[in-house]
Amino acid sequence: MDKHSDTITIGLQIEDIAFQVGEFSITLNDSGMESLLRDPDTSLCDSTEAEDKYENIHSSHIFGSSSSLAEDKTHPANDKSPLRPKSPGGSFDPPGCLEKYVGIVTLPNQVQQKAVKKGFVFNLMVVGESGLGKSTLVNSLFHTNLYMDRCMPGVSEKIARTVSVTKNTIDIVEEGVNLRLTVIDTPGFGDAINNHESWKAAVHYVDQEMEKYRKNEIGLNRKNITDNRVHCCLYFISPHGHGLKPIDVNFMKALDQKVNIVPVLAKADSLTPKETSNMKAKILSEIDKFKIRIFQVSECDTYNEDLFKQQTLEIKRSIPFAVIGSSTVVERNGRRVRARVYPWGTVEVENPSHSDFVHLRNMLIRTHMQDLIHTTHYVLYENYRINSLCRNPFLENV
Ligand SMILES: Nc1nc2c(ncn2[C@@H]2O[C@H](COP(=O)(O)OP(=O)(O)OP(=O)(O)O)[C@@H](O)[C@H]2O)c(=O)[nH]1
Ligand SMILES: [Mg+2]
Repeated sequence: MDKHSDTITIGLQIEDIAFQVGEFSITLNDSGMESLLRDPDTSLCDSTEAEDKYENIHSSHIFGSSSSLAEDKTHPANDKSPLRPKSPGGSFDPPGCLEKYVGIVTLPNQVQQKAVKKGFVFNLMVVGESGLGKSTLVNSLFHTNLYMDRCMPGVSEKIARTVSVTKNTIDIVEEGVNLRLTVIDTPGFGDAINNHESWKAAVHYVDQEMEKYRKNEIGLNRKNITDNRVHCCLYFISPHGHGLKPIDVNFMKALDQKVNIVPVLAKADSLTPKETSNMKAKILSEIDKFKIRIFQVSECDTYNEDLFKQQTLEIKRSIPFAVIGSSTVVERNGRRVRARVYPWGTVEVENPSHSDFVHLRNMLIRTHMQDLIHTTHYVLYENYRINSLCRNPFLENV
């Protein structure tokens, strides 16, 4: 095969480059670059100069020969037809890209567009003894009012009651971005006289959703699988004890291989700063002692922005998050904020010097939601799937 035909063959092969980024398959063709050359608004230099550069980019990065490309009349770079498609991501091409890039830098934007169109799903489980402020915290985190029509059971009802699992779903829209949030609550947890097996209902729910997902994956219609797996479990620890209680250890040990556990120290306004730091240290040492796996915030990469690095550092330092929730909104310095008003002062939920609420919210929503979902899918669900196949290899054919 001579040099010329060799070049053509490779050129045609890379006409459509398929990239797999996360869950999305993207096909990139080099018409994106060409549209930059033809579009007077985005063109950075005159067309002859630009086309020379385009050929140079291709020759240096892909083809290894610029002269053979110029001779190739079938190559899209030489197609002067006005019907040639324009770049799908044209408006996102960074300034100066013509000199430096072939256009791969636009891939994150394409992924973002697809993801925004599809919307996001996040399933959050909240577990902890009754009255620790779970519902109030969820309402504070997502600026919602779930559980409006909840009726509180009396003591006699509570004694007879077992732990149940309830689900509330809301759609939150912010600047065109859709989040379908499902909050899974476990009322009755820790309410019984004997709480020995309080964790069973939660474990059963987590397993059941994993199994449903697994069955859907091997089923016929894989296109519209709804992800109901629990992506994160906020475990509420009472501020009134001395570290973890047996029920806390039992629960976390039962679920730590199945779900991302994020421990939170509830009602932190009832502790002084010194008591809070002692309590946190005690909880962390017990988590370590009982070898409980909690969600690990991943290390930052060098390319991450400074703000992200700073936030991640603060998140790591705050675990277990000492949180405060409130349904009351008050006016402070001209701003409306969620706060708890006491005769001796006001505790602001979002004030970082009053609690770790902001760090928890940053982690759950702004910096690590995708990490939680990713770990659920690629680590916890994979483990579940492998275990289930090992238990019964014939299940796959059922
Ligand atoms: N001091 C203090 N009280 C809080 C806090 N968060 C909630 N509360 C109060 O605690 C009580 C119980 O709050 P909920 O949010 O209903 O508690 P819960 O954990 O959802 O309770 P169950 O649904 O019964 O399990 C309410 O009176 C809240 O106002 C907090 O951060 N500090
Ligand atoms: Mg509640």
